[in-house]
Amino acid sequence: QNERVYLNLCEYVLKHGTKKEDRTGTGTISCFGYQMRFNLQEGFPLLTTKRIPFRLIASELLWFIKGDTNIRFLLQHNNNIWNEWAFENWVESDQYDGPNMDDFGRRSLEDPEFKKLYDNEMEQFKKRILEEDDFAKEFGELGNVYGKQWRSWKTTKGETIDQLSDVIETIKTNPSSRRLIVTAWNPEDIPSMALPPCHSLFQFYVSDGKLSCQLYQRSADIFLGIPFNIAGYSLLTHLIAHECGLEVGEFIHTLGDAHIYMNHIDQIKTQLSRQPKTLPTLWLNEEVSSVFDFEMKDMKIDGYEPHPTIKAPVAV
Ligand code: UFP
Repeated sequence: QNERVYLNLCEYVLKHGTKKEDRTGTGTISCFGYQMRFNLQEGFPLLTTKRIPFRLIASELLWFIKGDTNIRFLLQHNNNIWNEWAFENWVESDQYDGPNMDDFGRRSLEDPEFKKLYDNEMEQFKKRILEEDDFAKEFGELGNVYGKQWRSWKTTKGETIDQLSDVIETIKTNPSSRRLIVTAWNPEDIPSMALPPCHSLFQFYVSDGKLSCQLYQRSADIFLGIPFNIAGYSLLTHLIAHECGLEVGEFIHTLGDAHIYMNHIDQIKTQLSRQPKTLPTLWLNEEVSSVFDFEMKDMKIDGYEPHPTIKAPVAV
């Protein structure tokens, strides 16, 4: 069963992982190199052993697909997952004159007084992004993130490459190709990126009328990140299969540094004690054909009755 594949990863890293220091200072247990295979014919791999918010996954994916790199679209869909990155640029800019927000991620976890200040600044920031066009243009922009690399990769000649459109076109015209690749890992842009792409490169494969996708993820937060990434790329595979008139095959998730943060271990154990339920199914609006025309209302999850959410701190 599909969910077991994820739970096996958790058990494997708990058992075989070694202690490893990391950039965030939190500490992890980690393994290098692991592969999961999800059969997308067996249901949509949105985990049931804790609730995973599909709407956040879907709106982030639409944002990537549009080639959008400004958080305004996400905020319009009540999706806050990229806010901190934009907020950081704002509080470090000359125009910001509010209270000192240095190291806001860590301080808001540790200091409740600071957290109040931070929450207030963040609310004001979001409001301005939504309401003021010029402010949004300047401070909502994240630059060289996924949407940019997928849809308008910059070439040395000053042109752009639309990797996503190209790969979809090739799936239609030459499905046996072994070059069906989209890469977000752009070495030239890495130094200017706050977060170098975690999901670095993906490849499609067509056989037997079915579309499969394999993702290479260089760094994997097993408790908080991976459940999102599994659902996100499974959804992308469904959308492209839908446009190309193919069935879905497998989503293969290959991990580089697969880690569990020290402050997620109790939560993972709670999750492992739960009995997985039947996976939901994905509904896509038949009337929409192009991947680029999908909106939130055209994608729905049916039969999702997960165990409750499990909260855990994000390492920043
Ligand atoms: N991370 C994920 N999936 C994502 C994402 C981030 O697991 O989609 F954006 C985690 C992996 C790691 C951290 O724990 O975020 C990134 O840190 P680093 O760049 O040091 O690998």
